[in-house]
Amino acid sequence: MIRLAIAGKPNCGKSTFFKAATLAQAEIASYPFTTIDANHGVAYVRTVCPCKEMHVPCENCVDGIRFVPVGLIDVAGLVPDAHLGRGLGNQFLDHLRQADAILHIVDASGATDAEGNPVEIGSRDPIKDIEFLQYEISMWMYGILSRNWAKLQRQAQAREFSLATAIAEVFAGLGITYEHVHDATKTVGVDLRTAGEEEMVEFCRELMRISKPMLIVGNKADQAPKKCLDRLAGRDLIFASAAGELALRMAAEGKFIRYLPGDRNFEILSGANLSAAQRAALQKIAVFMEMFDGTGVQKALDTAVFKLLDRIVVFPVEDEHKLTDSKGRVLPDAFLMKRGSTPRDLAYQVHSDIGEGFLYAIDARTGMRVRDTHELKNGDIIKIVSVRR
Ligand SMILES: Nc1nc2c(ncn2[C@@H]2O[C@H](COP(=O)(O)OP(=O)(O)O)[C@@H](O)[C@H]2O)c(=O)[nH]1
Ligand SMILES: [Mg+2]
Repeated sequence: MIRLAIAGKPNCGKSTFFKAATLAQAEIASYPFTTIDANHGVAYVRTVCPCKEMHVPCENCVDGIRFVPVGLIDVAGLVPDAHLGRGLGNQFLDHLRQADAILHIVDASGATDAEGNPVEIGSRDPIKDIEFLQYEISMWMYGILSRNWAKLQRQAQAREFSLATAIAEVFAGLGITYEHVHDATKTVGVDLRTAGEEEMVEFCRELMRISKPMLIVGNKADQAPKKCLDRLAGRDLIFASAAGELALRMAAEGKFIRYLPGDRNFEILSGANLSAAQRAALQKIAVFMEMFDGTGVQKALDTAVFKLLDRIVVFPVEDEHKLTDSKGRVLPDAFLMKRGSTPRDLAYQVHSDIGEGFLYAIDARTGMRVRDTHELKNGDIIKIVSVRR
């Protein structure tokens, strides 16, 4: 499963985002509260279910909208200059290691200082929070490299492998590979053997950027004054109100409103027994959603998976006519595959035995055979024919 980490300074709204994103209605998830432990949960990305287009009865979507699970990690808060102290903390690094991408939550309302202490709304420049996480992580990486530099060079000489391999070994725990190191040196245009401090810091930033893609989420946008929003406008980020999303998901769970995560608006259900204060709170959220095109929480999850991680959704089936598995369940699975994946990759993802016995695949839309080198498209429905089952 793809895993996303929610990171940022204390009090920016990480846990609120986590709670909102992992609270799913019964129609979306078989277990409405999909929290595994305090820091690990299941969230969902939103996509179109092909059942409507294909005219098949489906029980795995809500009215043609399909929610596909991803793991979510609520990472321990990080404060500035953490890399200078005892390091970033084992729990922080462990969470980072598990993640494919990072949602970096910043307080877009400028209501928390650099350490996350509450201050007057708008008194902190939110731009300052954007750079800090990447800076902390890359400086921490740089610190490790520079402390071990002599040893790494000796290793590289003695064992007849490259410095790049040695560096990849040091950061293997973070999921960094030789390819990452190689690509980062290319992009920065640095020769590792002769690089100075500045170049090495830049190299670490790039290594961090490509191994842990990061999406900035401007949270608390609901209370952000115009000057803060203006500061952030034009930056590559998604404005959000995690608190608003949490309120909506709870209201939907309680059958007060009709709302699906990622909708641009919601509808108060007739007969909903709401107090005047609750109605006013919902009205405020509605105004926010109108301005920001939704609450931003679902948009952040979807952007991280579909844009940052470049995933497509593929639906494997066993019966290409009824679009079912062997038990007759319609469109039972939705897999998040890397763009460029082939039917053989899909077969391996279903099961390694099925991958090994792969013969060919059938595109259920056309009924035609597709080759193992064919590139899968978003929304494809694929039957795999394998010598093993
Ligand atoms: N106005 C507003 N407040 C929020 C939002 N998200 C979180 N908060 C508040 O910010 C404070 C810190 O939130 P929390 O999720 O515990 O932050 P964490 O330390 O990053 O996990 C709490 O008082 C939340 O209610 C939001 O979207 N809008
Ligand atoms: Mg928290």
